[in-house]
Amino acid sequence: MITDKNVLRDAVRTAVNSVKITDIHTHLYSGSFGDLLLWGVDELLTYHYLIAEYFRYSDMSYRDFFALSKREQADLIWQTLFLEHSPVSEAQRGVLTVLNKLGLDVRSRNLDSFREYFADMNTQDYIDKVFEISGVKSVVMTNDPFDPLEKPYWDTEGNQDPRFKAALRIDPLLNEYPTSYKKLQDWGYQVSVDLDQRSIDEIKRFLTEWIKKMDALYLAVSLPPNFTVPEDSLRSRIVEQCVIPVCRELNVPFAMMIGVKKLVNYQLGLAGDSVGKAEIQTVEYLCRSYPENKFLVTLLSRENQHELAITARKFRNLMVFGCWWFLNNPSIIDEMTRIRMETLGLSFIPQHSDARVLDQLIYKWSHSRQIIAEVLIDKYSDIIDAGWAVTEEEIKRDVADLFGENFWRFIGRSCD
Ligand code: HDL
Ligand code: ZN
Repeated sequence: MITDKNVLRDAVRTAVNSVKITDIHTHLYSGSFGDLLLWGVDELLTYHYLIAEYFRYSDMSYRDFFALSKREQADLIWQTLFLEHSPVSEAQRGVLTVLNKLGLDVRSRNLDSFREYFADMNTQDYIDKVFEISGVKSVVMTNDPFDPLEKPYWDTEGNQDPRFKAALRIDPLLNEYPTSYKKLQDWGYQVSVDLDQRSIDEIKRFLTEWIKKMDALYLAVSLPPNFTVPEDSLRSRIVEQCVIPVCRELNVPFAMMIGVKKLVNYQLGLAGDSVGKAEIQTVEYLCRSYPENKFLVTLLSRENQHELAITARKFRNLMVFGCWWFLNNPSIIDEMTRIRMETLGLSFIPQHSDARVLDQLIYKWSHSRQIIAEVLIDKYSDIIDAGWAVTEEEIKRDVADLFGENFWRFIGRSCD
C-alpha cells in the first residue's frame, strides 16, 4: 500500500507514461487510405492551428499563401513562428516535441535536415514508429461518406489496419440536409428534402448500412453553439427520428461535439472556425428522453465545462470526453481535468488527440499524459492525507480506465 508521496509520484508517473492509449477522436487514416493519411514535418508545420498563428504576423494575402506549395507554406511558417519568434504556443511547441522524440537535433533549427529524416520513410514503418513512441494502441478515425475523397476507399477495400477504428461522421446529413439529401439519392436512398416518412426510413437505412460497413464504434457530428433539440428543424427531426433509434438499435453511442462557429473567417479555411457556448439543456433533454441511448459529448467552450461535468452526474448514459481543439492547451487541460475528477471521480475520458497529422500523436499525448498525471498525483495525495492508501495495481487500474477502458466499457466492446 502506498502512503509515501514520493513513491506515489513515481508510481503514478510510471503508470501514466506506460499505459497504452485508446485515442477516441482523430482525423487520422490507416495506410489503407493512401494520401488521406498526413505525416511528416511539412504536414506538421502546415497544421491549420499553425496557419492561423502564422497570419498573426503576416500581411500576405490569404489567396497568395494558399496558392503556395505545402513546402513553401511550411518554410514561411518555420521562418515566422520558429525563427523570428520563439515557438511557445502549444501547437508550435508540439512540433518541437515531435522532432525531439524522433531523436532529431531540434537545436540545429535546420528544417531541411528534418525533411531528410522523412525523405525515404515508408508510411507503414512510420505508422509503427509513431504508435510505438506515442504509446497509442488504437485510434478512432473520423469517417465521412460524404467526403468524395474518402468514400471510394469504403466502396472498395475499406480499412485494413485493426489499430485504426472507424466512427461514422454525419455533419452534412445533420447540418446541410437540403443539399446532402441529393447525395443520398445518388447512392440509392429514396429520400426527399421534405423529410417524409419514407425519407426518415431511408435515412435510417443509410445510417444502419454505413455503421455496419465501417464497423463504426460510434456515430459523430460537430454542431453549432445553438444546436437545439427539440426544435422545429430538419436537424432536430433527423436526430430524434433517425439517429437516436438507429444508435439504440445498434447499441452505438451518438457523439455530439458542440460549439463550433464555422468559418468566422472563411478565408482561413479549416483555420477559420471559432467557438461559441453551447446550450446544455439540449444535452440534458437528449440524455433524459433517451435513457437507452448512449451519448459521448465534448463541448468546445471553456464556459461549458463545469455544467457539462455536472450534467454527467445526472445521466449515466452521458460520457464526457476530451479537451477539444481550442481547449487542448496545458492550462485548460489541467483546469478541466481537475473539475471533472472532483465531480465525476474517474468516470470520464480526459483526453483525445484530434490529431490530423500522424506525428501529432507523439506530442498531443506526451503533453497530456504529463498534465493528467500531475492531477492524479494531487488527488491520490489528498485521499492519502485523509487516511487512505492506494496500491500500485489500483493506480494502474485507474489509469487504464482513464486512457481507454472507460471508452471500451461505455461502448460495450473490447479493444479487439
Ligand atoms: O469537427 C472536428 O472534429 C474538429 O476537431 C475539427 O476537425 C477541427 O478543425 C480540428 O481539427 N480540431 O482540432
Ligand atoms: Zn476533430
